Amino acid sequence: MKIVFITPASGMRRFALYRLGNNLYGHPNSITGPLILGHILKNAGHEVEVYEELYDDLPFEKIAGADVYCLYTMTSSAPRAYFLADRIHREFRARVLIGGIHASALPEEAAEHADQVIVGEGESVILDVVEGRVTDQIVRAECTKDLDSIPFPDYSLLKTRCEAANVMSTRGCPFRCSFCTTSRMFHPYRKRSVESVIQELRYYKKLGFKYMNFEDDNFTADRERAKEICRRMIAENLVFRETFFFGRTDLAGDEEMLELLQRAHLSRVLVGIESLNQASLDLINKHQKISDIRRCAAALSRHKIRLIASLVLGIDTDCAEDIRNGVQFAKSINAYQLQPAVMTPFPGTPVYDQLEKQNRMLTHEWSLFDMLNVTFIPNHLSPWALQKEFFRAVRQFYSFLSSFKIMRIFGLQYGLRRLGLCFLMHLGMPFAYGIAYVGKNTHYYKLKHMEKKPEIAANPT
Ligand code: B12
Ligand code: SF4
Repeated sequence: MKIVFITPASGMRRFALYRLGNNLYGHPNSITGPLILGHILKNAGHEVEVYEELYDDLPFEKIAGADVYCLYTMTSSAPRAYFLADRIHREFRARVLIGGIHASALPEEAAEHADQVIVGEGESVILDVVEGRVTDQIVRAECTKDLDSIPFPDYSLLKTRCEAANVMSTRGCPFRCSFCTTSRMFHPYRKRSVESVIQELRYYKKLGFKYMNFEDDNFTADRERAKEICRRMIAENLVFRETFFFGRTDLAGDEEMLELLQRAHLSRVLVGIESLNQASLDLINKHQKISDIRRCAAALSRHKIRLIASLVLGIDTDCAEDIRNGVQFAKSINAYQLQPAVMTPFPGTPVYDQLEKQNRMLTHEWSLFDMLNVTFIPNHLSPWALQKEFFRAVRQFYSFLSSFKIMRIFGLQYGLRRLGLCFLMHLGMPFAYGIAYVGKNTHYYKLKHMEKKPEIAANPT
């Protein structure tokens, strides 16, 4: 059979300007699920192709003629996946399977557009579903306990641009922050053997990848294991030009690990700082102290590991001043990048259940659920005021002056990337504000004019 996997990208992510910003932010890379599931199907003799919409337009005519189309969904890309599923049904009359993190949280919704929906990690069932041995419309997949038994992502299947190989050395996270989707989708927390990870890195070196990311939700959760991976990378010359990873502030407590991370070129890390208000950290179940944040920032700076500081904007116990403090802090420590993430109630999380129960959801238009848009009624701010705090955070952090600081600290290449990002951010901001004033029927316009309806904004029971 011929099988085509598609990872869709939501509306604005397909615009040229956004694609340019994406290239400046990091190196084009791929979600690994479709490449792993595709590998399983290829090993069984099927012909498989994988397309990502984020970096290139989907060549719709070229993908005609397959027997099965497999669509990945995250929440913001689900409407696009449903649109493509309907179009494939209509024009190609072929079978459509839908999976991924959003479909796993709301399978009945996805089933309106698919012949079958797979809930959870697809490895254990994909072959039986594609070959017709499992026929339920909603298939609940058991997660694979032994991650070493899963084949590596097969990059030869990927037909769209990719400069960095993504490695998942673990699945899930031992923590349970209240807004987090991945610690719930990938549950329980599981680790691959160091040997299996090293084998995968050898394969990417052979393929000629210059960049590699550890996309584990919390790469340093098991410090001894992370150290062992770095040691082996250094010893076997499996070091890439740059490796991005996700960490927590607790990584700062281990000098040996910091040194190994730096030597193995794990030189760009996204850390969830979330808020500089302890009550907020406690409310979201972060298990993190303000002192941990400060210690982490200092340690990363000492080891020249570039920090992407992630803040959650709109936690119930935070007011505008807390958000501004967070941004100010990120500036003061010369964080390499800022990810101001508007609190987003992703289906399947306790935050979503709470806001639904309290009748505080403003919309269920999933394309807006990408951490850039306010989709609920905040506690201390009006929805538009929170949206403006997001714009303000971006504008303040990505000032032109900051690019020269980054250039001085991290070098010309990173300074220029930052400068490019600043240009794009400053270009995009007036556009977003403009929409809020004149773009009737747009989300920003609705948020802005909601301010005039205090009974909605001020009554989050
Ligand atoms: C790599 C990555 C990216 C990359 C690549 C994305 C791309 N090319 O589209 C980059 C950095 C560009 C990115 C961007 C974004 N991302 Co992202 N990303 C990830 C990350 C870290 C790893 C993905 C991965 O490889 N997972 C591991 C594999 C094993 O899992 P999987 O791919 O989901 O596949 C399994 C199952 O889902 C299922 N499956 C998958 N596909 C299919 C298809 C079918 C048919 C079936 C049956 C089953 C199935 O089986 C697979 C094997 O077990 C995840 C976090 C995570 N742990 O998943 C976030 C994550 C998916 N991203 C997220 C978000 C929010 C975004 C952005 C919106 C961020 C932003 N503000 O711009 C954008 C949107 C991009 C888009 N396409 O529209 C969220 C989504 C939350 C949600 N519920 O919607 C996640 C979960 C992180 C988080 N914050 O919680 N992302
Ligand atoms: S530490 Fe990060 S990955 Fe782990 S539960 Fe919290 S937000 Fe999710």
